[in-house]
Amino acid sequence: MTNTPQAPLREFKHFINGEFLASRSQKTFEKRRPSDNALIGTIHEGMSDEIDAAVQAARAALEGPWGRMTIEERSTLLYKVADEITRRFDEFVAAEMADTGQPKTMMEHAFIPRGAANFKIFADVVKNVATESFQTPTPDGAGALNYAIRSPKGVIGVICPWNSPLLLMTWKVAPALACGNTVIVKPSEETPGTATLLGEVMNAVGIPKGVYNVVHGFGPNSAGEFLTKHDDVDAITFTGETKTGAAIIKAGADAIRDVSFELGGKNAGLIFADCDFDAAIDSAVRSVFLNCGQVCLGTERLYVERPIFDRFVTALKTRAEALKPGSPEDKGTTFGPLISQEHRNKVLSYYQKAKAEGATVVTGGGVPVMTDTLAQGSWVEPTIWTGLPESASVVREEIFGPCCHIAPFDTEEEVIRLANDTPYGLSTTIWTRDLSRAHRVAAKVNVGITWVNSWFLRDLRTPFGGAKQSGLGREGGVHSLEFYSELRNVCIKL
Ligand code: NAD
Ligand code: 6OH
Repeated sequence: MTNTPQAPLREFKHFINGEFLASRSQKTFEKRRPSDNALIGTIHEGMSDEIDAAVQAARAALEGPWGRMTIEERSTLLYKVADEITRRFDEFVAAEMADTGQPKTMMEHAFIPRGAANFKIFADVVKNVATESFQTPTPDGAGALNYAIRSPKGVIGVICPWNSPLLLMTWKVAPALACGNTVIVKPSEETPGTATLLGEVMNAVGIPKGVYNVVHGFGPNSAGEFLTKHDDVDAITFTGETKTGAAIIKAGADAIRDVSFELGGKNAGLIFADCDFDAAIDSAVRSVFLNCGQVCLGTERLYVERPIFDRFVTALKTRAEALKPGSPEDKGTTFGPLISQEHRNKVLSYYQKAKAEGATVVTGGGVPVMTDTLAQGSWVEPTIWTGLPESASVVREEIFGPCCHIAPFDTEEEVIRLANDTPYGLSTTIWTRDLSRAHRVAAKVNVGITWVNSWFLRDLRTPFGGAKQSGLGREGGVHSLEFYSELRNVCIKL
C-alpha cells in the first residue's frame, strides 16, 4: 500500500461571467483529501454578493449571443465541451480523485467519460426531438393549427452532491444548456474540483461568458440557500438528501419556482433462488460497495430467497473481504474511503446501532487498519449484517455507506411487500431467470428504476428519477427537455 502523493495546495474560486473570482467577503474554508485527510486546497465561500453577481451574469447571457444562437450552434459548442473534457481527461481524473478519494480506475472507466458523454447525448436529443402539433376543427370549417415551441426556461440553479460530482452535475448542466438556458452551479462543499475545471473548458471552447457560472459554498446561510431564495432564478434542479430537498421547496414556495429533485434511497435487491448465482453476487458486490457505498442507486437491503440464503451470505462475505482499500492511484485499489470524517462518523454510528439492535455482523463493522498517512483517511470496513427486524434503523434509514442487511424471504408477495415498505422509491434490482416473474415484480415495486439481472445499466434517453420521497420529476432524454424548457402552445386560425 502506498501513500497518496502530496499535491500543491489549490485555491478554488468562483467562476462568474467567464472569470475566476475570490469571494468579496474573503471567506474561505478547507478542502481535505478523503484518502489521508491531507489539506489540498482552500475554497472561497460564496454568499449573497456572489449569487447576485452570478444571477445577473446568467440573466444577461440569455439576452446576449447565447440567446441568439440556433440549436445547431449550441449543439456544436456542446460537442466541443465534451471533446475538451476528453482532451484534459487526466486533469479531470486527478481533480475528482483528489476530491473523493475513489480509485483512479473507476474515474477513468466510468465517471469522467460519462461527464463528457452527457454533453454529446443532450446535444443530440435537443436536435432530434419533435414537438407535438394538432389540426383543430373550427365551426367555420377552416380549422386551426396548434403547435408547441420549446423556449429556454431561463436561469437555472444547479445544486449538486459529492458522490459522483462531474457525472451528476453534467447530467443537469448539459440538458440545461442544450435547451438554451444559463446556469449557476453550486457544487458540494466537499467536491469543488471538476466544476471549477469545467469553467476553464467553457472559456476554452467559446461558450459565451455568463452561460455557465459556479459559486462555491455550503447550503444553509451560504451559497446554496441564497441561490434557492434568489428572486431572479427560474428553476432549481437538485440532487442530494431528501431533507435538503424539503428545505429547497420551502425556500422557493413563494416564488412558485419549478424544481426537479433526485433524492435519497433505501434500495432493495430481490434475489430469487432461480437466479444466475454468480452474476447476482458480482452485481451485489458492485451495488453495495461501489464508490464506498455512496451511490444513490446502491443497495442497502438485500432479500434472498431462503434456499440460497446461506450460500449467498457466505459468497458476499468472501467478496467483501477481498476488496482492497488503498491509495486511489494504485491500480490494485478496489475500495475507496468515505467522503469526509464527518460522513465517516455518521456511517460508524450506524455500525454501532446495528450491533446495539442485535445484528449478526457477518463481516466488517469497524475501521480497517491502514498504514502511513492513509491511517488518517476516512476509511470504514465493507460491512454485512443479518438477523435484524425490518424496524431496525439500519434497515430503514439511508446510510450512504458500504454496508447492507441481508434477510431471507419465502414468497414473491412477501418480498414485494418488504421492498415497498419504505418511504423511499428510487431503484430496485431483481435477480431471476423467470421472465414472467421479472415483469410481474417489476410492475409492483414502487420505484423509479427497476433493473432485472443487472444494476446501474444506464441508457441516458430513459426517464430517471425517484418515486415517493426519492424525488420529484424525471430527467433523461426528452424528460430533461420537459424540465429545462418552457413548452408554449401557438394556435393559428387558418
Ligand atoms: P446534501 O443534501 O447534504 O447536499 C447536496 C447539496 O445541497 C450540496 O451542494 C449542499 O451544499 C446543498 N445544500 C445543503 N443544504 C442546502 C440548503 N438548505 N439549501 C440549498 N442547498 C443546500 O446531499 P449530499 O450529502 O451532498 O449527497 C448525498 C445524498 O444525495 C444522499 O442522500 C443520496 O441518496 C443523494 N443522491 C441522490 C441521487 C439521485 O439521483 N436520486 C444521486 C446522488 C445522490
Ligand atoms: C447516484 O449516485 C448516481 C446517479 C446516476 C445517474 O443519475 C445516472 O444518470 O447514471
